[in-house]
Amino acid sequence: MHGRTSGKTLQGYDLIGDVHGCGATLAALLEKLGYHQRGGVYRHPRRKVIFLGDLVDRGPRIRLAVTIARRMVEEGEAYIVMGNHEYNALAYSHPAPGSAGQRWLREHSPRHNRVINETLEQYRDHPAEWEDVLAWFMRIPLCLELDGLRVVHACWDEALIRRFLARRPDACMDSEFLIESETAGSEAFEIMDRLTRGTNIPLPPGIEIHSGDGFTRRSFRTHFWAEAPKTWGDVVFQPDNLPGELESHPLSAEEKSRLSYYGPDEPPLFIGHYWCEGIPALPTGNIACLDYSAVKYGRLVAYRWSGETRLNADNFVWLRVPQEERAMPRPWEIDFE
Ligand SMILES: [Mn+2]
Repeated sequence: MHGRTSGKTLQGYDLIGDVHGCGATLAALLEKLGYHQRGGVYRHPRRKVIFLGDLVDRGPRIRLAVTIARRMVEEGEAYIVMGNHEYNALAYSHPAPGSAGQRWLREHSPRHNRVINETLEQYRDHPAEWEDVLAWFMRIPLCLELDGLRVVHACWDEALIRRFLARRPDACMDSEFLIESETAGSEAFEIMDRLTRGTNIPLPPGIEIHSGDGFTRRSFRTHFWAEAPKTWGDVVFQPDNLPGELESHPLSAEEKSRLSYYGPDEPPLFIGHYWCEGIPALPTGNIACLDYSAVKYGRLVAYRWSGETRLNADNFVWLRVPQEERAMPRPWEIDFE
């Protein structure tokens, strides 16, 4: 792959998983990948970055993470797709229709407040910058296909993506789409939910998973690369085990009908979202998940892609996120002005 864009001969793309406010680690990972900051923007002479979404929430340096990514995107040094956390921020901050700013598209419930709390705290003294960041989030596409690769935050569902692109050819939401997407059962809801959150299967009544991120879940996350799955264990994709004997619980016909499927002959696909743990590994030869729980002192993971159709685990590049990310000194800190 040797496209020529913005004056550089492009050798490939470096895809970077969920950053979640680990801004200092992001800067260090970019340095490790051979990017250098000039004029406040990280650049590589022959490569570009693709961010998989979820820059915000949870971590200690959310503004730094957003600023680094946004400048790279606006300077043509990077692409990005929307994560469910950017989407959450947009719905949380958008007035409910007809409410004259009294109510919000996404209810400000304790659970929703908790998800976005760190982000709002870190932008509290920068309200104009936060408004500007939200406007930028609205311009982030939900999915991306270029030079033989595909990128989406959680799940590439070809049929839903075709329907979405028929409505929104630039792959970005507009205000009308955002409002519709908060109504369960609408087409916009189905598209946003599938692309940025993937498919969840509800657990039987009374059964809960107390997950490592402190949330209690009554459903589990599934993947979309099993050709003929029969049991819940064939599709579960999350670090938390299913309780008891539920791994062998059969998939119902209704559950099977809701699952997406991405076959082995499709173009290479990069996703984030799924909280993997341990040493980065490939689930299939054409899908890489790059979310390795950076914000839980896991790894911030990149994949160096140079045009190959069969992915190779040797192309993962990562940094452990240090416990002291919060107190990390400033060699990578960039000027916000
Ligand atoms: Mn995430």
